[in-house]
Amino acid sequence: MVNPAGQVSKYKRHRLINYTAIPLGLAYIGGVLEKDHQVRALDAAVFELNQNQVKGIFKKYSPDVIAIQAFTPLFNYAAQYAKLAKDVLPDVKIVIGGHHVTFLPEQSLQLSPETDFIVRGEGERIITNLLNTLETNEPNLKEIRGISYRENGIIKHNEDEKLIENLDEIPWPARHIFPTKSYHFFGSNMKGTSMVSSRGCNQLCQFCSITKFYQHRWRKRSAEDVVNEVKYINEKYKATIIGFMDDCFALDKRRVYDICNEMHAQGLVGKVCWGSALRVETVNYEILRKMRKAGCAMLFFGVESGDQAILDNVHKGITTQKVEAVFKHAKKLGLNTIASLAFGFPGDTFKNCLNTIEWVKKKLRPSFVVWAAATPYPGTPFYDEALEKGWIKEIPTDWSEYTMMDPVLELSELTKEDMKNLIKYAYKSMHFSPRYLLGRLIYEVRQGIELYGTMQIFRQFFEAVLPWLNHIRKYGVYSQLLPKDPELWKD
Ligand code: B12
Repeated sequence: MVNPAGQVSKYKRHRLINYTAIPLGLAYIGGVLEKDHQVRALDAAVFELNQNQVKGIFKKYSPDVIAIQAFTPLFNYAAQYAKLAKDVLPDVKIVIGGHHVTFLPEQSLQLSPETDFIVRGEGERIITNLLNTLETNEPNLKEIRGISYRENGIIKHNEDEKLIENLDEIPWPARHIFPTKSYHFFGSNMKGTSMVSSRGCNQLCQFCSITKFYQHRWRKRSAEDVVNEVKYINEKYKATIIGFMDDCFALDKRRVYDICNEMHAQGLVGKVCWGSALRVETVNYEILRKMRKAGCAMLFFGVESGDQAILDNVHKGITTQKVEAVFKHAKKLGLNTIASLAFGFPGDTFKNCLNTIEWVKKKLRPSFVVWAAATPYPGTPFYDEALEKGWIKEIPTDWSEYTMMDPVLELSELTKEDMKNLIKYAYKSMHFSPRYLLGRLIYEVRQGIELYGTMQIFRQFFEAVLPWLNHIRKYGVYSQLLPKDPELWKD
């Protein structure tokens, strides 16, 4: 199983601003496959390998099947990996799965002649059926739901597979086949990892493909199964930071309470500090307080814009007042917050984007902000609208710029240059003001001492913060946003 690497950008080279996470989708696939197959994983995103090294690894292990994950900006790299694999192993079967190929299976197979199968949607059941069929003498591919493939040169798309009803039945991700020691949360020297406690979202945000990916449904794991996994991760990998990468962690309030109670019951509070991604309308002060008491330290919210008309345009289903209230609650409770925002949604102008920046700084005052360029991903209504209105001229064949850092939309009110400047300005004015930096330092030290003790905090300062300051001196404050370095990928 392969998580392909894109071209490497300078910021990846510094731990403090580098979040490297286990590719959970692949780890879940590994979890179901390892029952009947020998499975190995190559997380190329961790190792910054060049083409010859990748070929060498493929040759060394000579697998029968190579299964590659592809988010949109990594699709072309996934296709390159498929080519490298077939160069050295002409008989290997190549499968690509993940969000991008789910929505563009036809184009993906056309752009990657070396790829044999596309797996669309939730992968566990489909890949199991596919591999079992491939092992028979006369594989009957027509029977395998959820795949796209070529038959006598013609591309076929079998009907969709159904979603797995009971998520507790899915084996936990096979973390042990991944380089678990190499993953970290923004340079922290504490061991951390990610999990998902639910899949999907019941909302209709125009820019998000999750709704369609999971057939407009939200499914949850039980509180016991979730916390059992937390405990297992803590004991086996000594991970003390867990990030729940759900699309909508708190949609079922009762379950949030149950998870918190179970954290207490299993003795994890004080041992594990966790965070989650949620929507503002799913929480209130009481729930946040409950979460805080159960060891939650970080909340990630998709805020998108500070302009109510823009939020309405993208069907976000939240109000700016509710956003403000939730950030206020979080601050009061001492919870760290990350707000994710983007410039370039339908209706955005330079002026209202500047207003959004000021609103975030004055009204939300989050711990961190992720500023991005609104990007139309396949499978979203935003993508259809962008093509229809000519904001993207045609269906791209090179997807590597779809990172949310490189603006891709041609808007009349907001040029690509405007968007780049807004992102730079937003990062600089928010994160590099002395007031913000001092506030963060005090907060981090205080919270760090509370959670981990004074010694850890000293260690963190010498091992992570000082080298980071040195990195900034060397590469500049914008190194995080610098373009990719194609040289690193070549031989
Ligand atoms: C954690 C996360 C990250 C992490 C780690 C990603 C990783 N390596 O796994 C980080 C922060 C690095 C990240 C970065 C980005 N992410 Co992200 N991320 C997520 C998030 C929140 C959770 C992913 C996850 O673990 N899901 C849980 C697992 C179980 O689900 P899964 O990955 O979908 O896998 C299942 C299926 O897709 C399928 N499958 C997946 N891969 C494969 C491979 C094979 C061979 C097979 C058979 C099946 C299969 O089977 C799996 C099990 O059912 C998702 C939202 C989401 N709910 O998925 C967004 C999401 C995947 N990210 C997205 C985006 C856009 C990005 C970025 C481009 C933008 C950004 N700045 O955030 C970057 C791109 C990074 C890069 N270089 O490619 C989009 C992808 C849209 C798209 N068309 O590609 C999503 C869907 C968010 C969204 N709502 O739009 N991301």
